[in-house]
Amino acid sequence: MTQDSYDPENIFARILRGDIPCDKIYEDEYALAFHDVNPQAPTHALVIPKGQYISAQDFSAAASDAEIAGLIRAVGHVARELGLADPGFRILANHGTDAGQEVPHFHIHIFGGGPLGPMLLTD
Ligand code: DGP
Repeated sequence: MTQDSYDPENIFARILRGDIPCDKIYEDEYALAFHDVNPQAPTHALVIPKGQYISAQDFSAAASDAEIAGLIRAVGHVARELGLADPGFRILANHGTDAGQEVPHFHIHIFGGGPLGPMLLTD
């Protein structure tokens, strides 16, 4: 997945518009957080910026300082709200083809709810 321009019909854009539902955890002016539809851990949340950013690269280059701070603060808020701060959790963002990014709206995964195993799965 590598593209130059933001696709306003991507699934997370549609969730942000309210066109399709999500299991919402948290929302503020910068971010929306909801449960992943296909969880890869006992707890698997997604935190997305409200602005139209394709990926980690796009977000880091083009988002304002307030948007970047807002998203990272939202990640911390969600982790606390889900009770993950003490037992621990993992955050991850896939960028582009090699990482297997599926949805072209920047998102941060939060995994937790039990021991998560090695950081990367290797064969
Ligand atoms: P990534 O591979 O990093 O692009 O992760 C995309 C994630 O988005 C994947 O874990 C599944 C999740 N996902 C895809 N479509 C939907 C949806 O319609 N609703 C929710 N809640 N999650 C979705």
